[in-house]
Amino acid sequence: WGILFCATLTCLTFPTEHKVIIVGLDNAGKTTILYQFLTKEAVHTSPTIGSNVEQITVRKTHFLVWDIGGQESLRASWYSYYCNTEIVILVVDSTDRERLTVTKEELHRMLAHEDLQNAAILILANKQDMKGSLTAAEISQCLTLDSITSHSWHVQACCALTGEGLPASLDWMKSRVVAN
Ligand code: G3D
Ligand code: MG
Repeated sequence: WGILFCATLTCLTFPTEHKVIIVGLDNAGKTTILYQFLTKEAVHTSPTIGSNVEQITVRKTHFLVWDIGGQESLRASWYSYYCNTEIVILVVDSTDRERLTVTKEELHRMLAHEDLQNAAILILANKQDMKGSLTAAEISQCLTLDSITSHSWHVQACCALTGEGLPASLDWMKSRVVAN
């Protein structure tokens, strides 16, 4: 009974945290999105060295969100964050047409990784406020999202500066972890 009591107490004190990682190329808006989730306002960011981690609670569901640096030199170590990740948020700068092929390669590389076999993928088509940005449907096509059958995925248009599209993203994330 002692053990049962302790186990119950532990569950009550440490509610389940769902691990989320935010990935994407440098300058996509990852850090801005992380802090927009938290504070609902834009904060000044500088290129992420290493990682930022914050807890985000959506109506009693707790996410532990890791924002990982996206510079080329750091991308090689993304995999070290994969273990136990339930949701991958892939942030795309919707104006950066040239580097979409790089994003596509990184995405498909992630999908093939064994530690992410059960993860759900949220693709954020960020910077929708900017002139000439690609739509979520166009991003979807460039990244060949329709070919993904191994993972649950969702594409969402957003603007990290205003927060538009982010509440809907959190709702989808919550629906994924509740479904599991
Ligand atoms: P990263 O963490 O993916 O590297 P950051 O990206 O969050 O540091 O953002 C990189 C730059 O893009 C920042 O501008 C940030 O303000 C800008 N940005 C992020 N999201 C949006 C968006 O939705 N719309 C627009 N217009 N800009 C955005 P600076 O000028 O600080 O480099
Ligand atoms: Mg950053």
